[in-house]
Amino acid sequence: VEINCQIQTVQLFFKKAEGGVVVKAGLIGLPNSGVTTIFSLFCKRHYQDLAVSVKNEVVFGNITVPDTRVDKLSELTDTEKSVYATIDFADIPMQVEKAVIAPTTINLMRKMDAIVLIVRSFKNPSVPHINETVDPVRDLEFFIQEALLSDLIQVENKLERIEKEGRIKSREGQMFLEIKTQLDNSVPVRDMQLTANVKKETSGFSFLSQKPWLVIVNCDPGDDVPESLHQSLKKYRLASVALPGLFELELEELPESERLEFLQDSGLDKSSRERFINLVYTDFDLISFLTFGKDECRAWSLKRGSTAIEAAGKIHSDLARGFIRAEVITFDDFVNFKGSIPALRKVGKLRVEGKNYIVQDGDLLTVLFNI
Ligand SMILES: Nc1nc2c(ncn2[C@@H]2O[C@H](COP(=O)(O)OP(=O)(O)OP(=O)(O)O)[C@@H](O)[C@H]2O)c(=O)[nH]1
Ligand SMILES: [Mg+2]
Repeated sequence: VEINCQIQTVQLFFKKAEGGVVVKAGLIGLPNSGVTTIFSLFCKRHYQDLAVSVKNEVVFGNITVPDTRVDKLSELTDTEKSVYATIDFADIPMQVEKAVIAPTTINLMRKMDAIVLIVRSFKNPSVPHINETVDPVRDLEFFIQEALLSDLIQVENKLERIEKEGRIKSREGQMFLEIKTQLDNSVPVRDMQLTANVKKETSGFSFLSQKPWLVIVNCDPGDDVPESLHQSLKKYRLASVALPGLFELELEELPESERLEFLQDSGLDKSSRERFINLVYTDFDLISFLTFGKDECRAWSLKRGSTAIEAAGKIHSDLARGFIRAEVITFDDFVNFKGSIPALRKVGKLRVEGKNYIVQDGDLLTVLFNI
């Protein structure tokens, strides 16, 4: 599978993120925890090129999601080009000032749809740790507490304004007081029992603790998530994956067969990239829908529960703007009928759906539109 990666401009990256259906994940971690190593591993970029440029700027890339369904589609429709779904990533430069995360870093994290936190458990004494010792539990706690604190400050500022306006007894005032109480008790916003309406109201704040977080434990080959870290992750209900970042980056230099052998020797059946993609899909609740045509067959990642019009907008904003209806075929039906549209239509396996149809994993979508 081809991994392609391109540097996009900051503006484009964030503009696309506003659609809400495209996931932009920010990779973050303490200095020297291997963020850029893992970014270059996932996005197939040269570490050396990045290590120079990344120091103080965000670098964007994407990870290609392997999907055999796309190959099958191309085969059935005699299409030359297969395009795989991608997930966009940013390597966020980490700035720590007086043992707190600098506001510039916090603001970049806020712009992301999801956070992928990298904590270091690899030893390598020649790579210094800003806190001198390797302690993944301490580092995880640091990020969690910093996220909660930055959300708390936002809520307190909001409450202050509400109080000044004499509206603390209002529904809004009470809502933010409740959120503050829970943040004080270290409850992330995402775990609070909030009504859908309140969630909508709070989404404008881009609370860090409201975003989905995933943890990558950057370990030495053969190591797993340490038991103590396991406990902390459980406490915060965070999913994690352990992977030896540098080791796997070095394996990338080898031919495929040798690489697999090395992986198996260190007890891994799949590459870290694949294991990570699986985790992202389940934890961020993503699905893939498919499109087919003369030029290309393609998979697109989408937030589960998205509608046909949102899926259309992911392909192109014009498709959402002029949306008329979508024709939907399940992947299995398409394969069973060898891609024959007339045959599928005849037996009612080609459904016509409106803009509010909830797109399912593996749906083949044809959007009819008019602008
Ligand atoms: N042994 C070992 N060394 C690693 C691993 N990951 C990264 N390193 C080394 O740690 C150093 C820093 O790695 P980076 O990936 O640049 O770390 P970073 O988190 O991006 O650091 P900053 O961008 O400086 O904040 C490099 O010398 C890497 O080779 C790992 O899994 N094992
Ligand atoms: Mg870096």
